[in-house]
Amino acid sequence: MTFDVVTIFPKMVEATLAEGIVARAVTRGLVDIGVHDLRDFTTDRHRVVDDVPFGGGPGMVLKPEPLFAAVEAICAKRSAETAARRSIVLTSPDGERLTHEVAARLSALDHVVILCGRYEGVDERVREHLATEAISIGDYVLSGGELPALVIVDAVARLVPGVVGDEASVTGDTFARDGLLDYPQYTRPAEFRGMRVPPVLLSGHHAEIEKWRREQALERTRRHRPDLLKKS
Ligand code: J9Q
Repeated sequence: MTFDVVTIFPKMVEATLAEGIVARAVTRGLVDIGVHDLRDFTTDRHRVVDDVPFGGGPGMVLKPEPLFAAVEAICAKRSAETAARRSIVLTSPDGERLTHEVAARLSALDHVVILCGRYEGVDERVREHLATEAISIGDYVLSGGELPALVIVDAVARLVPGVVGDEASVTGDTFARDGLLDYPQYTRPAEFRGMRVPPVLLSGHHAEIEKWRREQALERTRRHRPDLLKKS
């Protein structure tokens, strides 16, 4: 699976993608990720990517030309990936909320191009005529779409077969399993500073352990995320 990220902060995106499970997936050839500096697609001497908004108002707006040029160059270069199995994602606070289902849908594609928006705005023609969808990672204000792009790459790449070593840890994850939060996990030592691991986990009774975990997952979900119970 191929990702291309278009950003005005390529070093920030590259640095984050250089470590961890996604980096290992790139090394192993399961995932290919291109990071592109939006300024490389400008044609003026000063490599200007933004301009004042028509109609006035505060802030600067990302110009359409460099974003269109970047997507056109990327799609021409990625000729192995067909347009039918590609999404051009704009990161935006007004996009569809990123969920496990959205990540799973994207992970079935060959090519995901992510355009990092910015807080002040992106020319609406990018949203309407270049992006095929817009995605939000949640209701808070960020200064740019770089962190959302990294969140999307991480969530989607994990669902590509082979990226996460233990397949059971993907299918057993929160949300993937049954839309419930995870049960509490413990490791050695069995007692730490007087805090004991629940005895059932040391009992070796697998059926009882399963029952306990299910109850814990349900109780945690009821307490912290009742909205998820309605869904599951
Ligand atoms: C580009 N706040 O916020 C939440 N998901 C995406 C965003 C976002 C933002 C500003 C710029 C994306």
